[in-house]
Amino acid sequence: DITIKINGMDVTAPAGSTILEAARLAHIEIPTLCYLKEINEIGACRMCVVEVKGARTLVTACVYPINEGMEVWTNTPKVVESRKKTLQLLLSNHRKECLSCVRSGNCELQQLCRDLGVTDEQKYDGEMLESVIDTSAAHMIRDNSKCILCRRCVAVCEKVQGIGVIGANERGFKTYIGSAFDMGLGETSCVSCGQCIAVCPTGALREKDYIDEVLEAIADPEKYVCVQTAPAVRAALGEEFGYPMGTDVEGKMAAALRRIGFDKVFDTDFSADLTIMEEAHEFLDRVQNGGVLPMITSCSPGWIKYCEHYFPDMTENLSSCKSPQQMFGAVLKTYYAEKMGIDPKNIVSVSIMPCTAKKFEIGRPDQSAAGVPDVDYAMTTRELARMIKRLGIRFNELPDEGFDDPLGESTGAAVIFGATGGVMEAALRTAVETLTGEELPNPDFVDVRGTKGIKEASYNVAGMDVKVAVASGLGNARELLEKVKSGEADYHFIEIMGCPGGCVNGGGQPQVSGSVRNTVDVQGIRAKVLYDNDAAKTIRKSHENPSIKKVYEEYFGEPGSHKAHEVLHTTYVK
Ligand code: HC1
Repeated sequence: DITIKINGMDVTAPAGSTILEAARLAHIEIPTLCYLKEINEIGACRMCVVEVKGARTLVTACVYPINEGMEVWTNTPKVVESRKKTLQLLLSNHRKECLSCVRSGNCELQQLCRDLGVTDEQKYDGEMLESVIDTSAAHMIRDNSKCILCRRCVAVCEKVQGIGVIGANERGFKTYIGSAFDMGLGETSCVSCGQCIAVCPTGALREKDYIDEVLEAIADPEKYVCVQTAPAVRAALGEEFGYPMGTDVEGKMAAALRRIGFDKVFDTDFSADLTIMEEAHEFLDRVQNGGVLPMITSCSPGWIKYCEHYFPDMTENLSSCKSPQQMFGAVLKTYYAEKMGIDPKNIVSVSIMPCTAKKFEIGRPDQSAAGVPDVDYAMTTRELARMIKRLGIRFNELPDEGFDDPLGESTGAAVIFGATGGVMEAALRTAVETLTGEELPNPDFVDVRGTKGIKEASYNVAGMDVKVAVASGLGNARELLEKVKSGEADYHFIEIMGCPGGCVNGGGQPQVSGSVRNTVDVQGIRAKVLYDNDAAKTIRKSHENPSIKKVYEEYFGEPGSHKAHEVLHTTYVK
């Protein structure tokens, strides 16, 4: 350990720490804008400058290592003046739409201006870069006039997801973040994961918003508007309403959706159970009949697009199951529509997802089981929060309510889909019982839990060693798949989720500021909500869901039947 002085007080920190880390140990927050731990440590924004005894200039605390006897001051007039000037310069080239900007209230630039008392927003008004708004992608809007060049988006795209479709173009004052050759994002091999939006400190990156369209459909008496909510939404929506991270707001969420005016409030968890029925059946079929192995899960559309772009020779490994979002829409507009005597053309199918790639997924080919799109509008957790606020629904005062039947009934296996390893665990619960014909003494498969980027496990099932692996985040997915391709590893079954930690950390979840993200295990805290939710359920295996059994009895027959294939399965592009 090394001892230094910060603001005249002794602070001891591990050798190799930066000034920023040492200050945190002393409960001093040095402001940052560009810094993301282990992802973007570039000292570019200069918000974190501090004075160090003997140094000729101010130094950037996020990258400056401590050494024995160092003396640091974090808040001298010189430091504060420098930070204020940095903010004024950023504001001088910033489209200040602060009253209505989607990030108003949780913009990190706005917060710093307020904290540091930067009141003269117009101080350096002058030349501004031309505002270029890119709407070419299915899932998001990029507005360079609100970009502060922190490069968090660039770093997460390249280093975490291993994609790298955005970077800095031009130099000096003209620098802007964009794609190569100025292509629209929609023309690149962006996979729509939205991790760039999740880390953006300002309103430069945001999802395409369908609040107006959905409210219009709700107001139309001809339309029967049904909503489904993804497993991970309930684990994070509360953050938008002041609840501590890690609060399960499933009941209030259902109550809010009902008050928004949806005709039916259903749950993606229902179709997650359905997915397990089809996927476990497909897996056993591949194992028993010499199908392509390893089979890889197909519920994460960012991962699917990534596979099609970057590992086209592995699309046959993908399960042919539609994602739970799409299975839900397909069942809604076929089985449910028939049962209720509603014309599927009059049904508006809305999903609330922690994900931005789901906006892209709904427009994929072969996702229209009833001849109309399975899902009409995929909205993010953030859009739902905005819709609740817009309608004046006092979320925190709502009672806990349940989902509507029958497409609202689900098991513990379904709710864990939202955490990395959850789909694998859910599938194993069903596959093992199907294969052995015996009840599992304990449905927990703890080896595939946790936020590690790549996990492996092996289970002896009915005399066979079943080897499984789980990866989340596309950089990790690449690492795992390269091992599979080279023959270094062989598995029977792989789960891949596009976002690190799985859907709980999806690109459509409430944004978490850099300073929280750098110090709190966001993925782990949100995942715990789902595992607790699972543990509290009386039914924890998909094949025991009574409404799922009924759908098979009344409509599909058996998992993997001809009808199930028509409605619930899909194909991929090479
Ligand atoms: Fe997910 Fe899924 S778990 S992909 O992360 O398989 O988005 O939550 O809805 O479809 O169920 C997301 C979450 C979600 C699907 C399910």
